[in-house]
Amino acid sequence: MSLSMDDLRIKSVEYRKKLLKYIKLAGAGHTGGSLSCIDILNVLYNNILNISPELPDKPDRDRYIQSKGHSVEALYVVLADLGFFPEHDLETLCRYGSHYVGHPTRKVKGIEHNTGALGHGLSVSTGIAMAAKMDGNKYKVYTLVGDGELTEGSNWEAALTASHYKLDNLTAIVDYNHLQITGLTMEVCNTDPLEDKFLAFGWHVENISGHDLEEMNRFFREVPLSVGKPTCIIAHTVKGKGVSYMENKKRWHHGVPDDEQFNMAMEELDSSLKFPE
Ligand SMILES: Cc1ncc(C[n+]2csc(CCOP(=O)(O)OP(=O)(O)O)c2C)c(N)n1
Ligand SMILES: [Mg+2]
Repeated sequence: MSLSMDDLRIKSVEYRKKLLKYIKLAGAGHTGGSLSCIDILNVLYNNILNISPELPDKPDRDRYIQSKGHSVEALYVVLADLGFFPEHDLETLCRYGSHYVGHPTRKVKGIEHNTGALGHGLSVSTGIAMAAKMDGNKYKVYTLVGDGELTEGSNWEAALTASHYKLDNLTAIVDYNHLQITGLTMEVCNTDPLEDKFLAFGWHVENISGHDLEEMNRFFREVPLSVGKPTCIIAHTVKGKGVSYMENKKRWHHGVPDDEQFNMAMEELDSSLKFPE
């Protein structure tokens, strides 16, 4: 079942409110990066991935590996919404003994791979995509990487390998928000020009908005965009998207809103539904 664009738009606002709620409850979280990628996860999980909470290990399921594992709060709220686990489990986020820790682990139903040490997801996804080809399986592999994360050299070994083995069942989505942990990606360690790099490595590259639900819905459905090539979707995003005082601020890479900030965020998110952009 596919959600309409209106339904997706409502989900995006709900997800933003929920991830802020659980970050506040936990007293910790990677706020800006989760707000940056939540629209991407919304479209992927609700309209693209062939997955099922009832059969989480079905062999033909699509695989999603969240390489930028620090944005796990976005992943948790989407998985809960799809029914992989009850949402109230997230009340234990970051509590001692909880499986819902600050980075994805396979102890949580629906999570395919442990991530958080940046720079591994694309390599793992390349391996899974290669295995699918070797076994004659038709499922697709999607991975989400950060623009700052792409400073890790292992990504480029994976990019080379994926192209060499013609892994057109692999899609890398770059959360291209221009910030990493300590500042602008171009100042900390420049990964631009991303398009030229992926093209040089033999990938099909598209630039789209990582907040335009309709555009993502269209492009994600169409992959592979070139037969015999892995696809890189450079999703242009805003770190902290949806909460104006968090947008484009490195200070909100991590961060827990105080009561006043939290209420402001809720009001702003609610009014974005009344007055769409
Ligand atoms: C190997 C490794 N080095 C450093 C870190 C610490 N770290 C966590 S998030 C982050 C910045 C990531 O930036 P980006 O990939 O652009 O993510 P986003 O902007 O989407 O949050 C860093 C350096 C890490 N998790 N793993
Ligand atoms: Mg970034």
